[in-house]
Amino acid sequence: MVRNKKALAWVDEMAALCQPDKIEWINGTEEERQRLTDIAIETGEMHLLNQDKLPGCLLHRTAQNDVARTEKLTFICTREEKDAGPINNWMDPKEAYAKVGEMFKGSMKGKTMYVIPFIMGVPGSPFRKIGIEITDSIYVVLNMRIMTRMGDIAADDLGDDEEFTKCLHCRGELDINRRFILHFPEDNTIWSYGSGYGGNVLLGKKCLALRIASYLGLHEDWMAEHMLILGLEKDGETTYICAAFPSACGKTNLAMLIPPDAFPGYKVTTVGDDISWLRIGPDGRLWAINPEYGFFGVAPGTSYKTNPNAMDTVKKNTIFTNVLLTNDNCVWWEGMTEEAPKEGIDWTGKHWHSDSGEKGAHPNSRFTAPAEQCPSISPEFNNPKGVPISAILFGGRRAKLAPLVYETFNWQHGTFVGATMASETTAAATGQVGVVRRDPMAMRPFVGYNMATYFKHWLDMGKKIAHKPKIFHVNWFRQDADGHFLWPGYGDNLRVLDWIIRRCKGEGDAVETPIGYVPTKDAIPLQGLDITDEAMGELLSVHRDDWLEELDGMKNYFDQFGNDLPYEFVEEQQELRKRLGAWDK
Ligand code: OXD
Ligand code: MN
Repeated sequence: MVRNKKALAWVDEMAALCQPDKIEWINGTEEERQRLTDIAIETGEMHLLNQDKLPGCLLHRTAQNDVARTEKLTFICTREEKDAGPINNWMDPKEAYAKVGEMFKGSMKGKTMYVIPFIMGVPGSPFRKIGIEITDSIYVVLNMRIMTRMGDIAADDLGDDEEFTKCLHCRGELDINRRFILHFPEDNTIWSYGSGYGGNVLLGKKCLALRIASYLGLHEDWMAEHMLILGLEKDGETTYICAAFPSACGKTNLAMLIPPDAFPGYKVTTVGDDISWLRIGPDGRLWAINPEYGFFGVAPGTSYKTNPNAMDTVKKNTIFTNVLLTNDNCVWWEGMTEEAPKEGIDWTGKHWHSDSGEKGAHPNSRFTAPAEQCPSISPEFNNPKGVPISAILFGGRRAKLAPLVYETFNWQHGTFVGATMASETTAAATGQVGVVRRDPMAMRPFVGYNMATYFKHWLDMGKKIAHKPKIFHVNWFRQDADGHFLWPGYGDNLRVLDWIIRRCKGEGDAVETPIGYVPTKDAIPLQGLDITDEAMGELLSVHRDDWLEELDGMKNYFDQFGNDLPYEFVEEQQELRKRLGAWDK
C-alpha cells in the first residue's frame, strides 16, 4: 500500500479533477490481471487470441488516427521557453495545465480510474525511479504490467517522503485536435490526454524513462539514453555494449542477435532493447541499467529469420497491437513469414485478403512482451548495479555517406559524432517516412530539456568518467548505386561487433581517416559470407566531397542552437574540415 502522503493527496486531487465513478489501486496480482482482462474482453477493448497456440496473448486495435507517437503534439513545459530549446515543442506550464486541465475535467465520469504505482529499474536499487500512473484504460494497465515492475512491489518500494513522477492519462475522445502529451520536468509530472497508443500512454517508457529521466540525469549526474544494452560473451568473458539507433532501426534485433553458423564462438545476451540509464560506478567505469521490464517492439519485419529470440519471446503472455488477426485466431504481420495468410482481419478491423495490396498489420504495429521470456535474456537483467559498458555505438539508416563502422578519436569527438547523427524517418512516429533528418544520439524526440544543454551534459560526463567507453558509429543500411543494401545485417552484424570489442582491447586493424578509424578491408571477419571485395570496399569508403557537404549540413543544423552550442562542437567541425582538406581521397 502507498503510504507516501504526497502521493495520496495527488491521487485525491486528480480524482477530483477527472471525477471517475470508481478508483482502483493496482496491486499487480494474477487475480487482478485475470479480472481486468475479462472486463477488457467483454467491452471489446481487447480480443482473446487462440489460447492453445498463444497462451495468455491478447490483441488490441487503436483508433486509426492514433497509431504512433505524435511528436507534433508532444510538449516540454518549462517555465522558461529557452529551457525546452529549439527542437522541442514548448508550452508555458500555466497555459498547459489550464488548457489540458479543462479536457481532464470530468473526463472519467462513468469510468474507473486505475492508479498504477510502478518502478523504472530494479526494486530497492538506488538507481531506480518510481512513478504513479493514473489512467482510465485497462490496455494501459495490462501493458504497464509487462513493461514495468508494478503494483504492490512499487507501492512498498516508495519511501514515505520520496519524490515520484506524477503521470496522468485519459483516453479522452481520441480526437487529434484534443490530444496532448505534456511533460513538466520542473514538477516531475506528465499529462497525456486523447491517445491510446503505447508511446503516448505507457508513461513509464518514453515520457518518464527518457524525457523526465534525461532532466533528472542532468541534475543528478547521470544519463538517460535511447540505447539497447547487450552482452557479448566469448571464451567465458562478457563485454557490454550500448547502442543508440532511432526508433524502428533495429535495436531489438541487435539486442537479441543470434551468431551466424559460419561465425561461431560468441553468445549475445540481452539486457535491454530500448532504454539505458547510465551512471559512473565506484570503479570509474560507466554502468548501465535497463529501467524497463518488457519489450514494446515493432512487429513488421520480425521473423524466425530476422530475430528468432523475439519470435520465441512473443509466444505467450504478449499483447499485440494493430497486427493482422488470422482465421485461426492467431496473429500475423508483414515479414513474419514468406507466405502471407490468404485472408484475415486487418489492423483496422476490416476483412483483409492477401491480394488486396493493403497492409494487414500497421507498419508500426507492436508486441508487448515480458523481457524475462526472451531466450537470450542476460543473467544480469535484474542486477541493481547494472553492467559495465565498454563501447557505445551510434547509428542510423543512411543509404550513403557513413561507412559500415568507424571508431571515433575520443569522447569529445564521439559526442560530436553522436550529435550529428542522421537517419531516414520510420513509421514509429507520425509524419513522412524515409526522409533524412538529424537525430542526435537517437534522442531528438526524447530529450526533456534544451538539446544544446544535453550536448554539454555529454561533454561534462566525459570529463568525469575515468575509464570511458570507446564510441563508434555504425551504418547497417548503406546501399550501392542501384539501391541494394551492401551489408547483410541481422546476425552478421556480429562480425562488426567482433571488430569493435577487439578495438576496445587495443586489437583490430584500422586506418586513420578524417572521420575516425575505419577497419582495414580484412579486419572484419567474413568467413562464410558471400560478399564481394568491391562491396566491402564501398562499405568502408570515406568520400571527401560527400563529407564536406555533410559538414555544411551539420553547420546548418547546429546554427539553430546559437551561442548555446558547446564550443567543443565548433572545434570539432573545424578539425574535421582541416582533416578533410588534407585528405587525398
Ligand atoms: C519506441 C520508439 O517505441 O522509439 O521504442 O518509438
Ligand atoms: Mn525506442
